[in-house]
Formats: sequence, C-alpha cells, structure tokens
Amino acid sequence: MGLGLTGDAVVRWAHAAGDDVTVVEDRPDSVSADRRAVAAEFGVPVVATPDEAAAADLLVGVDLVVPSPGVPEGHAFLAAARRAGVTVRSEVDLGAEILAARGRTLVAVTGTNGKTTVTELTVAMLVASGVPAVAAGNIGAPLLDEARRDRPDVAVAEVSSFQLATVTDAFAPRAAVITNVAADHLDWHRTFDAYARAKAGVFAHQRADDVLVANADDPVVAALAADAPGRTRAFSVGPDATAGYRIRTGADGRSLVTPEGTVLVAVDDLVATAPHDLANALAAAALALEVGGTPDGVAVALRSFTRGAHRLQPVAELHGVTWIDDSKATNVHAALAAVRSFPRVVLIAGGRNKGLDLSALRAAADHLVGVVAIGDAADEVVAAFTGVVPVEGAGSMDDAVAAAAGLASAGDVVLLSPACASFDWYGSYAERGDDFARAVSERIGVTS
Ligand code: UMA
Repeated sequence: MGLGLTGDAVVRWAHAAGDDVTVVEDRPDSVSADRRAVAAEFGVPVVATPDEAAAADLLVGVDLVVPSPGVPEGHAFLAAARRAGVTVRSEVDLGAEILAARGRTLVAVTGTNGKTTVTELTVAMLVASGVPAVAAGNIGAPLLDEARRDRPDVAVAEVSSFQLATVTDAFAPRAAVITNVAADHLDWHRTFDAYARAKAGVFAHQRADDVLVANADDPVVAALAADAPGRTRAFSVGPDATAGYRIRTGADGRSLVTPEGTVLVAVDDLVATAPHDLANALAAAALALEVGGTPDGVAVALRSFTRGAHRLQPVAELHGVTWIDDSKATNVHAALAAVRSFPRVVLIAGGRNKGLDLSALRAAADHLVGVVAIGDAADEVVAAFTGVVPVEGAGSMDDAVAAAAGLASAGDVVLLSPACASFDWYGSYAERGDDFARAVSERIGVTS
C-alpha cells in the first residue's frame, strides 16, 4: 500500500521474485511519473483505495500486504487485510529477512530523536574500523533495496516507529538501539503507549545473544528495555553514571568510556558536545563495538564527525546575534534540547503539529527571551507562551525572521527549532531550513 520510496522498492522486489503485485494508493494522482513508469513496465496496476466490499474482493488469494510507513496502523485497508487473515509486514521486516538469509549483519537504530545521527555515526565508526558498513532505512534508502544488493556490508538501518509497528520474528537485528522516547507522531499512533510499544519492536524479536543498547537516562527506554529478550548495554551522560557507556571525569577532563572503562575519546576532541551529542556518540560507539568496530575506529570517527545539515546549524551572525537552523527538530523533545543548548534564545516554532502538546515547550522558558509562532500551529504556540515570554505570530518565514530580529539583542541566538512537521508550508524540513537561511541572508545580508 502506497507508492512512494517504500512502495517502489517493494514493487521491484516482488516483481523480481515473480510475484503478482497490485499497488493500493489513497492518492494515485500524486504518484511520481517515474514510479508510475516502473509499475507500468512491470504490469503492476495502481488502484485507488477500494471501499470495504471491493477491498474484500481484492484481498482474496493475497499472501502479503506491505504498508508504506506513512499508512497509519488503523487504516481501513489494513484493517480489511487483517480481517481477511492476510499477513501484514513492513518493508524493513522483509529487508531484515533477506539480510539474514545472506548472512549479513543488521544494526537497527530507533528513538524519537538522534536516529539519523546515530545511524551515520555508527557507519562512520565501522568504516573507520575497517568494517564495510552502509546506512539504510528511514534515512531515505529502503532497507529492502540494500538487502537485495550483493555486498557484504553491515546494514545500519534507521527505523521509524511506523516501520516497526508491523515487524515479525524476521526482524532480529544483531544490535539495536533506542536513543530516547518522547511524544511524537501521535497523529499516526494515536496514543503515547502505542508509539512506545512500536519502538519496542526494534528489539522484541532479538535472539538471546543479540544486544539492545538502551538510554539509561530515559525512563521510558529503561522501562521498555526491561523486556529485552537479548543482552542489554546501557549508556548514560549523567554525571553520576558508574556503569555502561558513559562520561568519566578525570584529572585531564571528561572522556567517553566503555563499560569496562576503556577511554574512547576526550570530550574536548569532539566537534559537538551538547548532552544529546554525547548521548548519540555513546549510543553509536556501543553499536559499532558490538559488531566488529574497534576503539580506535570509534575515536577516529568521533573526532571528525560534525552535525548534519538543519541540526543546530549556524547560518549567519550579525551584531552579536547568531541565527541557527534546527529545522530537523520536528517534535517538542528535540526543540527543548535545542533551546536548552543556549542561555538566551529567540525561538521560531510552529508548523504542522503531529498531535503533540506544544505547551510543553514552556519547560525551557528560562532560556527564552522571545518566541515567534509560525504555520498551522501558530495559535497553539502563541497560547503556550502568552504571559510567559513575549510572543508574536508571523505569516511567512520572512515575517518570522523580521519579528525575531526585533526581539533579539546582542548575545542572543535566534533559533528555528519548530517542534512541528514542515508540511504546512514546505515539502520537507530541509526546504524549511533552506528558506530560513535565505530569509536571514536577505534580511541581514551576511551569512556564515
Ligand atoms: N499513502 C497512502 N495512504 C496513507 C499514507 C500514504 O496511500 O495513509 C501513500 C502516499 O499517497 C504516497 C506513499 O504512500 O504515494 C508515500 O508513502 P510514505 O509516506 O510511507 O513515504 P515513502 O516515500 O515510502 O517514505 C518512507 C518514509 N516516510 C514516512 O515514514 C512518512 C521515509 O521517511 C523513508 O525514508 C522511506 O520510507 C524509506 O524507508 C521519511 C520520514 O519523514 C524521511 N520519516 C518519518 C520521520 O523521520 O519523522 C518517520
């Protein structure tokens, strides 16, 4: 179901296997010409979502339904498939099965925030250790495509809660991590419990010798990890941590160390050192070391690793005000971490709310000198901060940048960290971040 990146990979896989395939699409007119061409070449019909009776007919004799990640669990067509007794498996589940059959190692990375960074870091650590590795999954490269490639690399898969909601016994990563769990995607999962349960799919089918790397500083992750069927390795950035992957303070400063106390790298040697950066580094180190990485390789990768685009990325500085693009922060947890990285912040927040309580952003009010509210959720952001810190609404990115310039003074940071998806005004968080950088540069004329 769905003919985006995932559906396209599934169509090619099933066609290559000689299976009969039909694509069910809620928005057939929105499917790209390229994907339509592939389906047409293979003789795969793309049908608009059928009503209940037609769905029952369509599902007769069907062995498998593969939902695209964006298709919510409760979708009427998936419900019809389940009623008809048809197996529903996600594309990452199929990918995991093929990887296992080929004897390739799967590492799976999930969590509310930090997934992409931990995935990229783990790959970099393995490669620097001489272990071939490649990133796949939610990062934008379907795991099924990677699994079908004839190469030995460790597949480090970023997996979303959507993808994990329909995994089976086949999804048994050699090493898995849950970076953290905070409210997100509640428009899809409906309840926080359902979201957290989906995340647990990353380890639920592991074997006794597989390992779950778990954030000991996150109570939701710690509670989930108690049910892990394999081994667990904890990581913590807390000052009192004495076990697991952790930060140790010695005479020569702070270092990242393994559970056995081996020093991996000094914090001073890292490019990004906010608490969430250190947590990501520890999580990736734990994964890499479990699947053949070396302490040296881990250190080499960490010393040269910088944050990706749109993640706390400075875009300009003028008159002592620094303008920072953190458009990747599409939930409250990520935005709070970003705001807390600076003492005085003018926050630009809002967009398409994913069913989250935006008033929770007030928890970082002591770091805020002002707020500019944008997008569909602007009213919710205004309501959250009225009477707390100065807050203004803006109807465009240019207006938001102008309003932020009015609120900021020397020493402040203007931070685009929206806590919402971008799809009200933009096609992606990257487009939103790029537009912010453009608006800033046009307004102040100086970019970094
Ligand atoms: N569709 C329906 N009905 C629905 C939902 C979608 O028919 O209810 C159709 C759409 O009309 C469209 C197709 O399904 O034709 C799109 O499917 P999709 O939205 O699942 O997207 P894909 O192109 O298959 O991309 C997905 C992930 N997208 C989502 O989870 C929304 C990509 O992650 C991922 O890179 C890709 O699979 C490969 O694994 C993107 C993402 O935003 C980056 N992920 C979320 C996030 O990171 O927060 C989870």
